[in-house]
Amino acid sequence: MRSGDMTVFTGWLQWKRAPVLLALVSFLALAEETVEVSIEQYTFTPQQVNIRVGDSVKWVNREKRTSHSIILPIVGVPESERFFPDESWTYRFERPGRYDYHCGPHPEMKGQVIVTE
Ligand SMILES: [Cu+2]
Repeated sequence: MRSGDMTVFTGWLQWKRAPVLLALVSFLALAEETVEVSIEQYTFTPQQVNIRVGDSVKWVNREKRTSHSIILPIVGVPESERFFPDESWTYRFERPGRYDYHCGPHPEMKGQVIVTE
């Protein structure tokens, strides 16, 4: 690297650039994520997921022939449609809390979503 190039580089890293870097870092930290839960052999994997407000959970049916649904303990949110092998259902969590959910046709299938601020 020639010294001229180096000056340009260090010049860019001046303190007045700090707000730009900070904004970039916080944008990356705040980016909403989608966490996948696999359903296979009547089991949710992982059985518990930890996410943040604004993140989504995507349940993917990886069975050979069984359909499932998701019933969340949230007032006003109806049971999902039955989803078949290779189909999925996604829900975005907007409030913190512990959500103990289960499958509609197979109530013994249970999982948890922990949502923090
Ligand atoms: Cu099921």
